[in-house]
Amino acid sequence: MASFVFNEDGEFSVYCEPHPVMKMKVNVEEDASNSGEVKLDIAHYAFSEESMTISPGTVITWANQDSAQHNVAFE
Ligand SMILES: [Cu+2]
Repeated sequence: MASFVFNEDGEFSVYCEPHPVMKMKVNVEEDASNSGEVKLDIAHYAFSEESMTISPGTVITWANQDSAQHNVAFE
């Protein structure tokens, strides 16, 4: 499991260091409908969402469902 609090507005590119083909984009903008805590999965060598728009202050938690090790890194 990995969590990150997105406090700053902007577009963030997230990837998995051991498997750089695994990517997702996180857009942080005021008044986005997703806020609070967002839970995503990492399964079958992919993030469960390719992109996600969230409000500032949202916490995204990624839960790894694979037996392989993944991580969450920022470009
Ligand atoms: Cu990975």
